[in-house]
Amino acid sequence: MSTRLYVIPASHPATTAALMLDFKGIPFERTDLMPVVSKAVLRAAGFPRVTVPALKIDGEKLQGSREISRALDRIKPDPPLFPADPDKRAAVEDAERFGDEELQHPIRQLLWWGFKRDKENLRGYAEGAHLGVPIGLAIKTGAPLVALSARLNEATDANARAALLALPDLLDRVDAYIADGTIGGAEPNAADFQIATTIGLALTLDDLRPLIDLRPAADLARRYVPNYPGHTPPILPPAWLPEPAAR
Ligand SMILES: N[C@@H](CCC(=O)N[C@@H](CS)C(=O)NCC(=O)O)C(=O)O
Repeated sequence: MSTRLYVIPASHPATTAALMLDFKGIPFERTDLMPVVSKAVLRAAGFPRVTVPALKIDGEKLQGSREISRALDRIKPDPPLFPADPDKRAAVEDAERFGDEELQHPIRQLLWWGFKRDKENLRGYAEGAHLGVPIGLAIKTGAPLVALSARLNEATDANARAALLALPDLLDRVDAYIADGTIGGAEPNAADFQIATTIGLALTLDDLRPLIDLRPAADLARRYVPNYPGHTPPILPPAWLPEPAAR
């Protein structure tokens, strides 16, 4: 089986796809792409859209973490990413959709807000990546790419503040999925892989860590992505940060 996963280093949904391939025991090659440049490469590779994760598997082109999870279960049913029981499957699908549509983007916006302020922080997130240029050079010359990426992700002050305001409720949702057993069980499912990576990425931001660290959500991330690459030292205005919930 010839399998190639296209990623942007440290992309949370791309990490989700990599974890799911590992879980299935499907060996794969990885192509690391620089943000923005990725769009042209993905189009040239014949993918219909411009985001990672994108996966070529035995000639089939798949794109998006949720399309990939379903296709992997079709291609290699064992071990399953979705439960056989219809009610349990619906719960996992709901949690996975929440992770994709509601949880991913605010964290992406906070990350790019931080890169806009200090692009040096990109270095850690690109650890181990093969970008075709030395990371130091990419960072030195990367201001226009960072500015464009931040703009495309709408990483404005207003949206960063909105993301921070939304964060406690989003984390409560994750903890609730863990409490009701939808995720965090003995065997991982597609929603575990979807949600754990976003929480893992969020934990790389020192400003967010105190909001997450004592929650079950943090244990989920430490279980599936214990060494998430990257680190953003405190960078957000303290007045924007919500209080950590008392536990
Ligand atoms: N919700 C989509 C997200 C895809 C997405 O937005 N990926 C980002 C990286 S995290 C991307 O490819 N961005 C393009 C860019 O930065 O140029 C999924 O789960 O696949």
